[in-house]
Amino acid sequence: MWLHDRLEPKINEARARNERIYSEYKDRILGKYQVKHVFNGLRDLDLLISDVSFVDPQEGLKIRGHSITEVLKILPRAKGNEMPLAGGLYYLLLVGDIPTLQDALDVEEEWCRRSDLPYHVADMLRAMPKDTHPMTMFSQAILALQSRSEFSRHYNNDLQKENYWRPMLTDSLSLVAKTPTIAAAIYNIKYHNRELIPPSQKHDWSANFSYMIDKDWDEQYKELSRLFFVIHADQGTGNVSAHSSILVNSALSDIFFSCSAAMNGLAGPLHGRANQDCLAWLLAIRDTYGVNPREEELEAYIWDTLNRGKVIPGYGHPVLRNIDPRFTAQYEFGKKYFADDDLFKLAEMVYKVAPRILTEQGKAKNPWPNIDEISGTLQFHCGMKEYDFYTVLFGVGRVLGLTANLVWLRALSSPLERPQSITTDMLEQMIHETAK
Ligand code: NMX
Ligand code: MLT
Repeated sequence: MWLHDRLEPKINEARARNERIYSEYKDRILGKYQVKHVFNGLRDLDLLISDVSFVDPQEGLKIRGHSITEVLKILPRAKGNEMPLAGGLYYLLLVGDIPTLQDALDVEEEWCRRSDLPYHVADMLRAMPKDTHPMTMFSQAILALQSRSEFSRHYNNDLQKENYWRPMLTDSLSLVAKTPTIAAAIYNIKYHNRELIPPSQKHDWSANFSYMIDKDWDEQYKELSRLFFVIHADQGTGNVSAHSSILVNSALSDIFFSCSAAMNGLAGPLHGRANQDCLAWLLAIRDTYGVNPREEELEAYIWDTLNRGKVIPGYGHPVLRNIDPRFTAQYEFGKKYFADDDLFKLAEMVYKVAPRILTEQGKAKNPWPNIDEISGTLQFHCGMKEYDFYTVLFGVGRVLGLTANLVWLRALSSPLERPQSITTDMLEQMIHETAK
């Protein structure tokens, strides 16, 4: 397949580079870890490698070295569209080169051919209890595709280690192709109990989601979907969802097992679910004070949230120490198209007040807004009112980055991940020994 051919020489180069680094420097000491790292979720330790993307604490996400602002500029777009084709982003993530329009369209075409959902997945989604969270449905639907894994089939048939990445890439193309179809199926079944609309062969991957939720008429929502999926695609490999997928994949579990696991992590309120929580929190402010609260009222609400021991959703970050550029990209979209929307203006007011209060409280290392602060507000404005669905949309975008990283890690023979765990007695003993 053509994408396999584009990747192959890059993989051979990267393998040679890794072999050289390992053979020349395997005993070189890079840094040290301290007792605090054992207790702080391994924060700040440079332990993972991804050439697909990197999160700079000040400048934010860099995809193949390009900031999110650059990515939105350099990626090809279809005629008449302002936002880029996700197919181009996938090419950039995987191959590492800036795609031509034809490259982007070729990826889109590949996805189009694979976008149908097997009947058993839709049947399973229909059979789930009505109050099931859409992220549970999303994770289950991805898992239900596992029976079609090319990797698992070939692995059982003498597949050699150096070729593991090939069927993994094929699986990745299939999974990515089907994620908007899965998301639309969940949306149509859970909220509207209606027939599924099969994917169209005419729309790009992002716009196809709009089409399948019966919003083909809504050009603004199509543009928002293009922006949304691209900016949610990747964020290094240390975040909970990416790291979950890598851990699971390290046991040679296939793409479907790995990405389903990632979605279970993304479903947490400190990670992707913050977009749902943030919208709910904004609506609660609106219910309490109306659409135009006074600054003192907003301050009181934020303090009350903090004093109840809750986090302010959409603020803070484990790595970033500045405003998340993915927030800015969405903020600019809202400012351009619906600056007068009540909820958008409310989110904007919170953005003017919350960083000051978080700084005053003095706990959060980063008081600035992250990607989840505003994403739900844009969805809400465009008619997506079912806000417990927002994390599924995050997941649709994130599958692009997860699969690109997993293919690369498998191509580079990433080993079984298995850190040692020690007892507290052992830890204390190590502390005493290092003091000697
Ligand atoms: N509101 C209130 N307290 C906060 C916030 C916040 N937005 N952010 C951090 N803190 C607290 C945090 O709970 C911790 O308190 P304690 O010592 O009592 O445990 C303290 O500040 C230090 O935390 P940090 O080291 O600044 O942050 P950490 O790396 O542990 O966590 C987040 C990062 C993102 C989990 C945290 O900032 C947070 O809970 N934010 C709100 C939820 C959110 O928006 N998550 C989405 C992140 C992006 N994504 O999509 O995944
Ligand atoms: C993400 O997009 O994964 C979040 O910003 C969380 C993170 O980077 O840890």
